[in-house]
Amino acid sequence: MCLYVIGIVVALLVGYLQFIVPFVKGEVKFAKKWPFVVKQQPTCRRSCKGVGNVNLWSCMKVAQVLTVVFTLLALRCGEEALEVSICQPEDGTVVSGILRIAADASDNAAAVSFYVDDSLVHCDATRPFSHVWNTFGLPDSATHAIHAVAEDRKGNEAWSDTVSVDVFNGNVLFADNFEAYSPYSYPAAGWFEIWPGAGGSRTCVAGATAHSGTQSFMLCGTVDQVRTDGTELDLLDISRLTYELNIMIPSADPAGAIAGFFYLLNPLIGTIFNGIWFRLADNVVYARGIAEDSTGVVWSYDTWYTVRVELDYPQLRMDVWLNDEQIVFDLPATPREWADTFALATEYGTGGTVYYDDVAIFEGAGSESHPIRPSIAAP
Ligand SMILES: [Ca+2]
Repeated sequence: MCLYVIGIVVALLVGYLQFIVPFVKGEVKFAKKWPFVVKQQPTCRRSCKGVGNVNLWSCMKVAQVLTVVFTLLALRCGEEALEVSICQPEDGTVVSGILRIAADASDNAAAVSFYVDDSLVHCDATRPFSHVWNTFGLPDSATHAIHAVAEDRKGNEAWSDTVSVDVFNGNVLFADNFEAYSPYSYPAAGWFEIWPGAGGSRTCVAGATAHSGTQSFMLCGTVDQVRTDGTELDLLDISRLTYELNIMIPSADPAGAIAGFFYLLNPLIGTIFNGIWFRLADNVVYARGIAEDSTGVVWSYDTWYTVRVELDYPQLRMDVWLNDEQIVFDLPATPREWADTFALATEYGTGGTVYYDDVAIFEGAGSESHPIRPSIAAP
């Protein structure tokens, strides 16, 4: 039984003995001067049974002390217990890609720290408490233990139960549908900034424009500064690679879009190979292997396009599909050693905004009729 209830009951009883009984019995009465209570009888036998034949005033002091003690005990006991639990992912499940670890915590929790395999990975002081976890790069079938520690403003801690999950990404080297991040934040679990573009927070996860779900990645360039963001891949053992992504350029803020493998020429100049270019000047789609090649396909504003590129590194060839229609055949491509950073970008010199969504990069190659898709859904 909670001491809270005991404390309240005892405090009420003591208060009853202290104030109500003496007044009812006429043992004390109110006075105009301090201490505003005047004792009428020298003893309190009836109202303080068990205390003994003591002075009423002493009896009331004992009662006052007891009231304070048990009231404090009641308040202390009445505080909400600090608690935290992992509510996502579920224990014993298989996880993949970029996912959100979420915790439920009692109202008095000021912050929650997340641990994977007993290593601190994130401390969140804002509700809902969560951490975006990138599982790419972790070995398949490995089991990982997740737990959370809540802390209140007094420094008290509470630990959650441990949740165990198995990671499996199969042939997917990287995938992001941008749904795990908080809207308008930077998708830092999967991406890093290469060129700043418009800078500030303009380049972020868009909260209301998407090809899938409700969120996408919005890149904002300027006329003078291209915006480029990348993710590192390990291509050492890859001979065939396929990537897919969705692009939308809004008519309200026209831009060109380039996606593919980023190559840094010098600290100030970079370019993208083995990619796709939605050129603003003529609204035509170009492929960029070693060199640029017009596909002759005209793109439109405010329309999502699904791009798929297959790279054959031994043959140094690339094929391109747009909305499942092949538009490039055997374009000369660059070796994988040239660049292992996959990048999304605005077109240099155009400024404007580009939305990207459902990026998936995986080992292997497909065919026109039976393209190989990632073996797991994007997170
Ligand atoms: Ca999405």
